[in-house]
Amino acid sequence: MAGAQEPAARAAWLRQELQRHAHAYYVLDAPTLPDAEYDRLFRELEALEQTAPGLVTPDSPTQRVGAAPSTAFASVAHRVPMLSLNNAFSDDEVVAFDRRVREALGRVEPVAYAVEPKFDGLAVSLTYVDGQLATGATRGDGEAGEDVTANLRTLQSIPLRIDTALPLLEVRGEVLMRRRDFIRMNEAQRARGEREFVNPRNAAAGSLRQLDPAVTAARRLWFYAYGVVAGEADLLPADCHGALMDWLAGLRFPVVPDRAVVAGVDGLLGYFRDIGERRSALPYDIDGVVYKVDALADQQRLGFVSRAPRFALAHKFPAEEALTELVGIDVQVGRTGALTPVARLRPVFVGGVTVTNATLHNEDEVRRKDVRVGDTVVVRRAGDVIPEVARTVPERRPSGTIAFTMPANCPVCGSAVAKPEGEAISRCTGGLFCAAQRKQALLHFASRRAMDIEGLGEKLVDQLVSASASDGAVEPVLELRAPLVRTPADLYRLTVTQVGTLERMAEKSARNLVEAIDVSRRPPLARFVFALGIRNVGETTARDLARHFGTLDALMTAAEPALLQVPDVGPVVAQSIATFFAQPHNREVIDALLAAGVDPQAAAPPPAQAGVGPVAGRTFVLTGTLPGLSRDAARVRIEAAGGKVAGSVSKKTDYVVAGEEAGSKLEKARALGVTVIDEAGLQSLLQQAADGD
Ligand code: 9MJ
Repeated sequence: MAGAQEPAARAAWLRQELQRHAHAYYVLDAPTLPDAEYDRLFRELEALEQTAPGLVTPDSPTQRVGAAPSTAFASVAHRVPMLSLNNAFSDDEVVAFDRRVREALGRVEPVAYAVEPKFDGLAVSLTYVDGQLATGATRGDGEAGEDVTANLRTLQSIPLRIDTALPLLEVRGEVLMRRRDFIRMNEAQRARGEREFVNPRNAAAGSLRQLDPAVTAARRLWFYAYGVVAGEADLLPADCHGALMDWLAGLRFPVVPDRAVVAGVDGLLGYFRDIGERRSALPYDIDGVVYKVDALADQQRLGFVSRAPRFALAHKFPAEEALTELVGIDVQVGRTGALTPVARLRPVFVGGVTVTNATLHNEDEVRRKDVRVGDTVVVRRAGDVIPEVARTVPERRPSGTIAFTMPANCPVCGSAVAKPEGEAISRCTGGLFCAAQRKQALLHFASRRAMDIEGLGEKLVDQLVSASASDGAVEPVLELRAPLVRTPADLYRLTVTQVGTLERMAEKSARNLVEAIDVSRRPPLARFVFALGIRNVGETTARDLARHFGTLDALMTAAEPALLQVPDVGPVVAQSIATFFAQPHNREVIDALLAAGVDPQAAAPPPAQAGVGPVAGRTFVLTGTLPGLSRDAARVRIEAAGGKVAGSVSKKTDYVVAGEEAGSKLEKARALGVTVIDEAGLQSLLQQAADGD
């Protein structure tokens, strides 16, 4: 694109694009491009202007910080400009920053840095006059922002009055919306048919920039402080950033959590990795970390370069959203026949990896987002989450695109596709006739938590289940060889010679595989039941079923009323199980497995009988955050005492353990009259169990 235009025309186009997107972003709170794409266009314009300074126009987006405040609010000039931070995207840039700092300060030894998460919210400034909140303003273009005092006053976390002798104090920080509140708010917006926000940051901005403060008050916004501008810096009761933050906390400001003071560049990079690992567990979005020279005197000496302080640096995580082209939509078939549309993408670097495929979830999602082949799409990959197509960029849609529809027949086996009324998922009705379902069923059967057959991975299963041209086939007659494996039982009849005929399969590997299959012949009953892949029967239910019935035979012959006796098995699960065992082909597969020497081992009875001890045989549901005990730890201890932990509250639940911010499960427990205890209550039950009460 860049090469096709004259520099002047390109610069004009870039200016126009950037202005349009800046307006959508800052004024409408409805961004049209991912930040990384905006930055890329911005940097391209900067580079063009640097090589040809004649191209710079006074209205170029490069000539100001951020965007002008909208006219909806009165404008407030910042006494001290609200600057942006310089960004670093690599370790090298951090090393260079530290070197520049040490050179400027004439320091050889490691510098002390205050380090903190970088919130992805909205920067605001709070001015206190004689201890009273006088003005609250957005950052705006850095020189002047919008007067949103009335709205900021509705945030519970912002003190309206502080206990200080300073006649003038300006506190700066970030307004943000927690992810959970963002999801809830969008659900409510959707239910009312109103506009949904793209991300928590825009939701926070949109909520703060409301003409009616009552609307802001109804949205749950948070404020965290990370900076101070005093009327007279000498009056500040601290000589370093860390102490300044402690002082703010003492004045009852919520101060940026997870902050630390570290030494030198190793400390900076260590902190970056540490926060990066914890990022997805934080309740709010962060887009990097911020490093600040800790000593305020050193900060003053370092001063500023153009738009940013020289004493601070934002070290950003790799962008989680990027733009690319959707080159096709494939439909994949899963183990239960579920059809998933998958986007084929022009390769794009996002979230630290190159992405070529992204899930589109299901047909309704594709419709809702109106994703079409040929579209420019925003791809999102956060943490270890599967990449997804978040949205399209409608203004970049070429002409002649067509809306996506699910095929009427399975793309793998040609069987009819069914979509029951009211369900989002379309399924292939081919069952084990469908090679894709066979493949997924086998992969599940062999997986580590099921039969645990080592070495039986995707490529091998692919070859085992597909019909392939036989070795002797000569064109033009394409003779098809029957697949070696149709059902899990066929695995146990495979010979080394047969496996050895597969592509890239040396004799030793073939022998190893046959041996691994052989070793898997005596699984615990629970793992065998899980391996069967019965709809709605996960690992926990499989274990409960195995414990309850003891033998495969007892489970297979159980009617629905008997199945309903099992803890946590409700009508839907009971019906899935009964239906599965009633199908002749499933029975045949199980008979064949047993005939091939597979021998599920009877399950041990439950560790303790219900009624013995306060935990044994009881069902617990955990909800909210337990301050002193992780959920995993709580589960392990409950199970060790003979209790079990279920995922949802029902009449069969004995106790709901409610931690901080417990939600709908707690409400359900109350509605059903289930006993609710807190962490201390749980600890006391566990203690009694340990004491043998
Ligand atoms: C954010 N966004 O979390 C600063 N920031 O300091 C933190 N931003 C900042 N500090 C000086 N933690 C200018 C901006």
